[in-house]
Amino acid sequence: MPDFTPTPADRFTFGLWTVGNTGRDPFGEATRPVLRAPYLVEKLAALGAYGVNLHDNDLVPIDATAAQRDALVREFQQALSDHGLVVPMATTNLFSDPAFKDGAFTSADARVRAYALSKTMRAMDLGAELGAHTYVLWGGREGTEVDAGGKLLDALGWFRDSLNYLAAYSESQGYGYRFALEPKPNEPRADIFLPTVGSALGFIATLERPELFGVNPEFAHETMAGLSFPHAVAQAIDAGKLFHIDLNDQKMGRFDQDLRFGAENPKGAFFLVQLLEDSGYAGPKHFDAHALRTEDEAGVWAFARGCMRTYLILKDKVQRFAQDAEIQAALAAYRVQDAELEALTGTFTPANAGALKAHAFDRAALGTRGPGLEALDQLTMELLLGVR
Ligand code: GLT
Ligand code: MN
Ligand code: MN
Repeated sequence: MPDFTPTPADRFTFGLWTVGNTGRDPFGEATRPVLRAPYLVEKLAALGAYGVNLHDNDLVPIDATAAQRDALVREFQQALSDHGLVVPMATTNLFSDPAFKDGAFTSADARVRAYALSKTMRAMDLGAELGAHTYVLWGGREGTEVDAGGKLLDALGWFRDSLNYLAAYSESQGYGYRFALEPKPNEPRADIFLPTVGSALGFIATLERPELFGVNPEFAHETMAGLSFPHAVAQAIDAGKLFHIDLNDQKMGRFDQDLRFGAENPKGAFFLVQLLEDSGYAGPKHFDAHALRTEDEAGVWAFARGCMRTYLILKDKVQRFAQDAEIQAALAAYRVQDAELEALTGTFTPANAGALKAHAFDRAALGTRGPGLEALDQLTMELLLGVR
């Protein structure tokens, strides 16, 4: 039995805001004390994590002086080097400050849009100083409760202009960032712009430098939209746009829960891990989740260890799935091959099209065949439940 203890080679990362979450929610105060960033670095390293990600204000308070900023950054860098952790991803807090209450890049107030750009460039400077190469943009406040303001088309234009500006800034500074847009359908706004992975992918194609932009899909966010997370991730991989990933879990139809990875839907988590491992995703596996509000600090570390262990256990199941003769036979039977027809459908030529149109298909046989998915799915379940 492998012991499922993570090492930095597994490339697991956590946000400072995740293990640093104090349990505050819209109805109640914090249930845990604030833990300082250098301490979080030390604890994550001891658990076997690879890196830590941050918003500008997770490390540097929004009203810090330049001297305070520099001292906090130096202390954090010292902790990173003492404990061997890296910062692969950075992002901007464009949602906590009341200035952003009606949007940041999509605010109807040109001064707020300008402030959002300025704050993001300074946060990009910070990320670059810490060695980050991925820049996440989660537009939590980019949306509306009411559409009486009539800004829907303008907002998309403002969003596009801002992203183009930030890409140009990154290039001008030689930062070499790859930007990852993180979709979410709602919360904290009633309707957030670019609500799903598919809508973000469509928007990226309209940018000046689309090759610099990809997505940062989150398990909970697609689930909140009632969509399948593995399907969304597959589309991002297919488009060459899976620049980063936020792993957690979520009950459908609830508020944003950010549950421990695999806690709610282990079967969906299995198919996701299979997709990431089989497609050769090499980026960080970032847990954007937090311990239940009920927990004390011990619960926070049990949560963090649990996220990583569950990923490694599911990765082991992925290998067992690939080595299971009965499962592989069922999979092979599921995919019907037909060399003659595949020769005609592979490439369009007038001759192939003509032959295909003339081919007589046995429709009744096609409709009668049972593909064996019930048996295959049950085999998968038994593997997951530990009896094979
Ligand atoms: C916030 C949000 C997350 C985003 C983070 C990045 S912050 O916690 O709920 O999904 O990934 O800005
Ligand atoms: Mn979330
Ligand atoms: Mn997230």
